[in-house]
Amino acid sequence: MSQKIYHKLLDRKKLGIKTFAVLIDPDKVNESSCIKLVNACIENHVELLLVGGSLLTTNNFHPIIQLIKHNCQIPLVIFPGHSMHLDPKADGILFLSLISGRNPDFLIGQHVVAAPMLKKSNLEILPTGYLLIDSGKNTTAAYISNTTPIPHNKPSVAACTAMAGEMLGLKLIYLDAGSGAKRQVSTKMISLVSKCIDAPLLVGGGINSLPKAVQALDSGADILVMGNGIEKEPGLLIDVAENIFARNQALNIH
Ligand code: 1GP
Repeated sequence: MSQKIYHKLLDRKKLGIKTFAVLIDPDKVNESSCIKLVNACIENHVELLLVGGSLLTTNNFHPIIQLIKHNCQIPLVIFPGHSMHLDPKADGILFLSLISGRNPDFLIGQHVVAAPMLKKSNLEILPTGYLLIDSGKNTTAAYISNTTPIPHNKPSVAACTAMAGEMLGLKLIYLDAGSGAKRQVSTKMISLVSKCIDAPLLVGGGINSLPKAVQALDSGADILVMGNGIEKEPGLLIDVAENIFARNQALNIH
């Protein structure tokens, strides 16, 4: 099984290079808006596309993956909400274990169901410790997964959870306040978690402005995930991409 995406993310993290990931929710795009978004991602050197969501209510999942794969070469990784959210045409899948929760179905159950199909596919499996963080309102992800998010003001709980996830062998850690969150993950939490783990750290949920993106990156996010904010204000993609490009250039790595 290929580990191309993981090794790239790990190498970038080791060098301090930030990665910009754009989340495409198949329920929120149509063919033309998806092409527009994908073209903007290509033009602005977005390094990773995530496709999925905790609840998919349309039949767009497979057609959108196909459309993206036909139109660009940016690695496309499934961000599943369920074991049914699989498509062998993608490049990889975040194999999420919801370690902030105590619902066995999202810790291991869905994975057992998906495993035989994943084994037959060529998808790169990215074992990911997924931590839902309270954002001030109930999110679809928390509701659907029937789990309690980690309190916003408890960075140490998140840090211990992330460390345990890494010790269990999870290769990526994802701090997520949930799609469209009112409050993004706090800088204190991002900073503490990033100091406690070696795994690349994804941060997302409610990052809908350049200052919020900068805060997350400055605090230690290795992979910045943005979805809603970009759908609502496409210019934001350019601003964030420019910021990330500038800080990566400043590292002066040849
Ligand atoms: C949600 O982290 C992702 O799971 C992205 O969140 O859509 O709020 O950017 P937004």
